[in-house]
Amino acid sequence: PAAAGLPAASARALAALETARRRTAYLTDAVTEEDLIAQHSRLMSPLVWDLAHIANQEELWLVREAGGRPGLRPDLDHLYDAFQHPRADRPALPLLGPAQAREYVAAVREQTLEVLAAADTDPAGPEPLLAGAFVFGMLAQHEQQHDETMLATHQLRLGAPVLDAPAPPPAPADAATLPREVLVPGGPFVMGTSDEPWALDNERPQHSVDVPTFWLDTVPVTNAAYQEFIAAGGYRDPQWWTPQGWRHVQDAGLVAPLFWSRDGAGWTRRRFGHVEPVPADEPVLHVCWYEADAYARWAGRRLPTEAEWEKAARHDPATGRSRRYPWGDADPGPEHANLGQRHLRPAPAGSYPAGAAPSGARQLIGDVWEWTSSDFDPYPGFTAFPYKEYSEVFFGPEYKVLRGGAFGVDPVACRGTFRNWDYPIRRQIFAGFRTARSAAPGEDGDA
Ligand code: AVJ
Ligand code: FE
Repeated sequence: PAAAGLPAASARALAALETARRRTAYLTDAVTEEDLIAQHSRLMSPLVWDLAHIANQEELWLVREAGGRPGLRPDLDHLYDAFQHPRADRPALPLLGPAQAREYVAAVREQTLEVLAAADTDPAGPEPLLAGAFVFGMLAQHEQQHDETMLATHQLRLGAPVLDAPAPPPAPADAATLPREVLVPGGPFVMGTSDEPWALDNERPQHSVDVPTFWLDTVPVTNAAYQEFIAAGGYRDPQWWTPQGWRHVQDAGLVAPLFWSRDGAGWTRRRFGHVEPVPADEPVLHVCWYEADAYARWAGRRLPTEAEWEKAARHDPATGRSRRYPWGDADPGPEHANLGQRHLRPAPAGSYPAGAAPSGARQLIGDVWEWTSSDFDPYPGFTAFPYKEYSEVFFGPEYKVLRGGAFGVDPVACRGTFRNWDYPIRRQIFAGFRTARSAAPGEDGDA
């Protein structure tokens, strides 16, 4: 259907839903039916579960809630409710097969488009689900988040490569001479948002946070730097690890990032079915929070807090205002950040000078998710919307916050305020990190 004649918010929602659907089709059409049904790792659902779950959530929120329609297959809800069945158990469920799942996905979308065409998405409208097309934007983000999860399943899958994308551009000439760290001046800044139309509940409301002066790595920690930690015996020395981290390293037998293998004196890594030497100048990927935290301590530094990360990414010292992105308020373009699965890897450290923050920090958005030191907690004044199971049930010390998005994150699900979270042992996600230190002496507790 043409976007012509639709209100601006509806047209934007339509485009975001179509973009997500193209990616879903690419990721699920790339493999055989057998590979769609198979469980490639106990950590992940079969791809065919994600596919029908995308449609089931869309039926629930766009067809039934927003559209007030009876829906297509409410009988499927329990199979595709992420809270009813852990990922490891999903292959044993009576799931829709690949052909049935694809039919279901298409049938739901047909009704979604009818609902969208009729919806009053006026940003000032009275219905909070529809105002600014919020619920449609939420579902486009949901589909893209599952596409990222499916990309992680592809990364875990063994066998011949099936995904393809051009390599990111080489590092710019100044990448080798960037300062090691940048200064972020102290003082209050506005964290979170109350006016970004598709921001999710956990990003709201905006509130002032006083962040003391700190230094932040200009770029994410690279494979070369991380290999120094490995070579220095970092994985065998308890002094760098928290007690839980040290226990986990031993129980899980960690010696290097996930997907790395020893190759003589060096390392190779498996990436979407290809094996290659670990690229020295690329941000390190597939490390858990415990590894990131231990590396930082070994380097005499620490992980940034979530507030520090967001201040570095959004605060403009020239105006005192918090912006949507490090480079300003413009939506991300290919010159700003490595997003949207345009490439199947992070770009070299120091890339994307046009996406730099006022401090000079680069690649805060895109390339790799960045672990922060912070637990996933609600902001002051948080209210669950539209359902407790998106964020609220996860709040607390069990989850650590990640920021910034990776190469496989779509721009619709990535902003300076966007918050991701996961368990500190998680390694199959596209996560790296950068380190920080306080400017005031002694403040990091180890001076
Ligand atoms: C925000 C990435 C942690 O994948 O578990 C997907 C997003 N929520 N379906 C997840 C989500 C419901 C969520 N993360
Ligand atoms: Fe989901």
